[in-house]
Amino acid sequence: MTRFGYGRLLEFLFSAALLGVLTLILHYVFSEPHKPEPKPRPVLAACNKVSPLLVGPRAPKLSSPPSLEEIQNKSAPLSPGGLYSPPNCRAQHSTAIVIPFRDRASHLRTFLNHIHPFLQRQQIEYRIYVADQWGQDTFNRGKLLNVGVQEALRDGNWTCIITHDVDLLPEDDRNMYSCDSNNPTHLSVAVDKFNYKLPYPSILGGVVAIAPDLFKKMNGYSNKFWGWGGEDDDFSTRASLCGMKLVRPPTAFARYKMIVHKRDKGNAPNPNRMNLLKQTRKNWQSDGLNSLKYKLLSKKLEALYTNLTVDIGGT
Ligand code: UD2
Ligand code: MN
Repeated sequence: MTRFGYGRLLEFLFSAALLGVLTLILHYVFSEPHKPEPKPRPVLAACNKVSPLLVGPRAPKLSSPPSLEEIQNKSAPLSPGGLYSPPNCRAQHSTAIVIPFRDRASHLRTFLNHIHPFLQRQQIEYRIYVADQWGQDTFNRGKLLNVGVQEALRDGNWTCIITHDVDLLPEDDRNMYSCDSNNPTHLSVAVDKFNYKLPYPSILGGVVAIAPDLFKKMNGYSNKFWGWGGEDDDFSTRASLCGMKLVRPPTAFARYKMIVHKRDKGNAPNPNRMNLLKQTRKNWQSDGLNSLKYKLLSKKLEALYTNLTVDIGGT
C-alpha cells in the first residue's frame, strides 16, 4: 500500500473509533437508567366476608385525644393521605370517607384516633378525605361533601363513598363501612344524642354509605343549603325521587356517640331551609354535582388523612 493509502486508512480508523465513542456517550446520556425488575406482588387471597378481626362493641374514647403524631406512631402502616389496605388479604371493599370540616381540630383527632383501628379491623381498603371550608363565610355541609366526593373520585375507583360527620364515632365494628349496590345506607341509625332512636323515618344525616354511581344518579347533595340544617333531608328526598330506599343496619350495632358540642360560629340554623326543601323536586337535577363550582386551594397528603382546603364561595 502507498503512504497515501496508509494515511487514509488511519484517518478512517480514527473516525470510526470516534463515532463509536460518541455513540456510547449518547447511549449512556439518553438511555433509561437501569431499573431493577419490580418484585412480583404476592397474589393475596380475598379477605373473608366477615373479618376475623372484629371485636363487636367497643366504647370510643371521647375526650383528650392524642396528638396527630401520637396517633400516627401507634397506627398500622398507612400510605400518604391516610390510605390503608389490609396487608394479608385482598380487600373486598374500597371506601373513601369524606368529612365536611371547618375548625374542629380536636374532634378530628378524636375521630382519627378511633376510626383507623376500627376500619382496619373490618379489613377494608380505605382513605380519609377532609373537605375543609376556607374562610369565614357561612358553612355549607352539602357543598363540601360534593367537593370531597368529586376529588376522591379523581384519585381512585372507590366501590363505596361514605359521607361522615367528624363528631360521630361508631361504637361497634360490625357496622360495616361498605356500600349496597342499589340503595344508600344510613349507618348512623342509633345516635346517643337521640337516645339511640331514629328521630324520624326519612332522616339521612350523620353517616351515609353510597355507591359512587348512585351518588352521581342523585346529582350529589344540593349546593344551596348555607348554614345548619336541611341538606340531609334534601339528600333523602333525592334518593326517593331516584326510586331508592334507605338501607339501615340493625340498631343493635349501628350505634354512634356524638361528641358533645355547641353550634359552631358561621353555622347558624338556615332560616330558609324549609322553603328550599319545598323545591327539591323542582331543583335536584340542576343543583348538585353538575352545578358544583369551587376553588381547590390545596390538597395535602397528611399521614392520617388527605386535606382538601377549598374555597366554596358564599351565599
Ligand atoms: C345534624 C346531622 C348532620 C347534619 C346537621 C345539619 C345527624 C346525626 N347529624 O348534626 O349530619 O345534617 O344536623 O346540617 O343526623 N362542621 C364543621 N365545622 C363547623 C360546622 C360543621 O366541621 O363549623 C361539620 C362537622 O363534620 C359536623 C357536621 O358538619 O359534625 C355537622 O354539623 P353539626 O355537628 O353542627 O350538626 P348536628 O350535630 O346538629
Ligand atoms: Mn354534630
